[in-house]
Amino acid sequence: MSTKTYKERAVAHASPVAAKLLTLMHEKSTNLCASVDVRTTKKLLELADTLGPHICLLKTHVDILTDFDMEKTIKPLKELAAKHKFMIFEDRKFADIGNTVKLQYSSGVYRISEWSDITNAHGITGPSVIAGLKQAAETATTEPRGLLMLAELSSAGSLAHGDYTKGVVEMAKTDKDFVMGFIAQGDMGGRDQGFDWIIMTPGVNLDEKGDSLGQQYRSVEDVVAGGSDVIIVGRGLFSNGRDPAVEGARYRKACWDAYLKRIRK
Ligand code: 5FU
Repeated sequence: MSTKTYKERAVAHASPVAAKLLTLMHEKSTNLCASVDVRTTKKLLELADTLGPHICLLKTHVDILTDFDMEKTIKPLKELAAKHKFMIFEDRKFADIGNTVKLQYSSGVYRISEWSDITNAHGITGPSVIAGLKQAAETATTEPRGLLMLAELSSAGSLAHGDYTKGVVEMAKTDKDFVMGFIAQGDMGGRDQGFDWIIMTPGVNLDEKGDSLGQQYRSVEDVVAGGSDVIIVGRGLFSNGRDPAVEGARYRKACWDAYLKRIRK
């Protein structure tokens, strides 16, 4: 795993989105990503405003929203991102042939490529998924876009391990500029070949071990020590009566302290 600082890694990074995110993380002193899986735009924006000061990244699943609207959802969300200085990651998990993901990323109701700094994809269909998404990004916007490949998952019984994970890592090597890293549970190597992938890790909770539908939680310390650079926390921040302002500060400190411990080693 990388023991360099986020600042050091930002300077040399091949991906413009990764460089921007690492700089932001360094300047804001946060490696926390909030995952806000809520049903309404109102709740999404409330949480984005409350958690905004504590996070480097806000992760969405816009297909959960019952009232998605480019003007009423995305415009104010982008304003909050500018106000609090966080980036946006639509956790779309694309998984189809290149031509289809190109259309899904840029078209339909959500037009994800127009507003989300980062998105992600499964490797199951092969490297054309990367090429298709990249073409859509280049057509939709002049802003930089980044892709995370799903190398490992947090859910019980996931098939993404061993040779599958190795295959996804090989696939990521085909595009150094667009593929900025992985959704994974730990380090994916690559530094000896000149890659400095950002590892983002979901399935983190300081109080619970899992849910009733196969989610498996690990601690902040554990995932950061294993190579996670950005820690993704959802329900730990706002569900079961938790106060997002309190939990945002608590998780931010736990994640940053774990990072400081890692770079001091
Ligand atoms: F790729 C993955 C994964 O392996 N595990 C996940 O939990 C993504 N996720 C997402 O992170 C999932 O879709 C949720 O949006 C979020 C975790 O939310 P939680 O409330 O912290 O369990």
